[in-house]
Amino acid sequence: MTNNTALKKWVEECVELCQPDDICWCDGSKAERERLEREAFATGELIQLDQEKLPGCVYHRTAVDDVARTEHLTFICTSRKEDAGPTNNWMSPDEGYGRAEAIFRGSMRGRTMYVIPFFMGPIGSPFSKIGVELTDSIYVVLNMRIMTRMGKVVLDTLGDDGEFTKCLHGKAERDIKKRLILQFPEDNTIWSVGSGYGGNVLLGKKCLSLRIASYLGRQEGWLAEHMLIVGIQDPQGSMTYIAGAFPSACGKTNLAMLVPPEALKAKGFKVFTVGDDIAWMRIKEDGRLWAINPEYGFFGVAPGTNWETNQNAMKTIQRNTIYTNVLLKPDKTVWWEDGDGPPPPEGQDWEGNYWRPGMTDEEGKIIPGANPNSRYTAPASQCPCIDPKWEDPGGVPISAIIVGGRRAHLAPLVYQSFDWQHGVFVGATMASERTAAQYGKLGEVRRDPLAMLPFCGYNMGDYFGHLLEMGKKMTNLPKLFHVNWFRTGDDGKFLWPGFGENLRVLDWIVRRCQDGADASETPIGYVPTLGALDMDGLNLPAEVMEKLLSISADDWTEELKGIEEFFAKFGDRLPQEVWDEYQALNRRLGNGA
Ligand code: O2Y
Ligand code: MN
Repeated sequence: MTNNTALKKWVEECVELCQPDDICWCDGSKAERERLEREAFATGELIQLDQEKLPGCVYHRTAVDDVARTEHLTFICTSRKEDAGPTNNWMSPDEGYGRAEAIFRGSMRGRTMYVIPFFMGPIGSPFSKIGVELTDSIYVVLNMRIMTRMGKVVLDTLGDDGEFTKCLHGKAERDIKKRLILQFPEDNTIWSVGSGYGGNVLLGKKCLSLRIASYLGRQEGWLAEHMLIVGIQDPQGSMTYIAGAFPSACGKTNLAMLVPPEALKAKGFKVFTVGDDIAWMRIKEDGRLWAINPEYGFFGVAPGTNWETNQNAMKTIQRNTIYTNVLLKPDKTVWWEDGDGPPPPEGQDWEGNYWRPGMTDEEGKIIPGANPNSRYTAPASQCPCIDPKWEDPGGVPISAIIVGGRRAHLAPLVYQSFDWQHGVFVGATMASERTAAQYGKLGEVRRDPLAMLPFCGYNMGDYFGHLLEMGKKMTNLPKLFHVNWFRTGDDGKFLWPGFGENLRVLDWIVRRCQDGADASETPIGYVPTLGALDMDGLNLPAEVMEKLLSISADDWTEELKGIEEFFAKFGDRLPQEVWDEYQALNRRLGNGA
């Protein structure tokens, strides 16, 4: 299959370690997909769904304690602890390899090792990177087929001496006590063992495209960001691309696939998706920042996805989709909470148990049909609003970067930073308050700079420095914005309707990029003046709009305390410029010299 000496040697080493019975080099063909699906149907690893209603769709359940990324078992293995920084779990490479080797040793006996060569990014793009994942899971192979461009074409491109990220995955005993997700950025290597689910095992996604890629990006002078990429076409037909970083549970996929409200649609606004999760961005000769989506599919959360909240996602997942941990209906279709229509009268829940709506556990709690983190894996090419340029090898030019958090009171609906350096500060101080649905204390503020906290493959202080350096290299910089869709009124209800209506905010952002929208200068940045947003077709009382755009100097002064505490963790790895922005905000708030 390959003459790449490094690849052959590494596969031999991993075979020696894991001792599989067979090795299968994946070519990415349709015949291969059909053969693997047949095998998985036979063992029960997959269930075929109704092929008339959901053509090409299959169903999978994971182990009950293997339903989400396990951040506490995820480590950055650098020679020096300080290079992983205070926000990452760290292990030395020796300890990492040693501990994982003990779990990997002989773990593929009686199993097949699949070799998956894959591209992150469009084939032939200078932005793209090659990875090779070795795995003993057919489920992983079939997911990687959707999430990456994989198979023979990758080996052909790799040639005899091309470089690649070495990604070794093994299910082993799928025991949480023997589970480790290890990134070795200095070796361009990922080892994941003991899990069979999602971000832990689809190693092209979070492990390569964010943790390893962010490290490579710093070395090579580009950015790997946890950002969606969306194109806004205005009524004149001009397209503006925006990248956006949001923590989970903030509607990132919905924003990436936004459906314009009727009044804006009638004016001619259109929205196009380039990516829903990750952006790789480089500065080109024109001095602008250009972005690609390194992925080939969507690995989206099912609960909450329905024809009202995201009709584009719903259309995307009607065929060739892998459903994981949702409810299985007797007619071999699927359902999830806050999904399409009322709950079915019965089904099999995500754990494989008989299920009826309203069933409760021993503590009297309602048993959900689908796991809250149940997922669909679907090809991006099936998305009705996929951007015509989504596979352009040169990427798309980014005019604005938005960051967002979930803040009940602090942050206005939208504000623009004064400049790039201030924007880096705004990104570095990004935070969300915990919702009732999340583990931990309700309302507690979780700091998550640019939604990269679990995904930055090196010291976050150095990451802020890299962002500042990138700003110095650009001659035509994107403008930076903060949005907050989650401000609440005195009654605790959201003030802003969200979903498609968010286009009104994106439109203001686009017009700010063209110097065509009004704003007032405030201590935290530029905030839209009342009347600056296009509100045609949306009747929000003036006092609600005022509240959405208001700023309290006292609340921001209080916020600075939390920011200071967070920044202090980074010691001298926090760039002085970020501290300068902290002091400048303090001064603008009227708090002394
Ligand atoms: O829980 C998992 O394994 C998936 S996490 C995930 C999946 C798609 C996009 N983003 C995320 C995330 O955690 O940011
Ligand atoms: Mn994500």
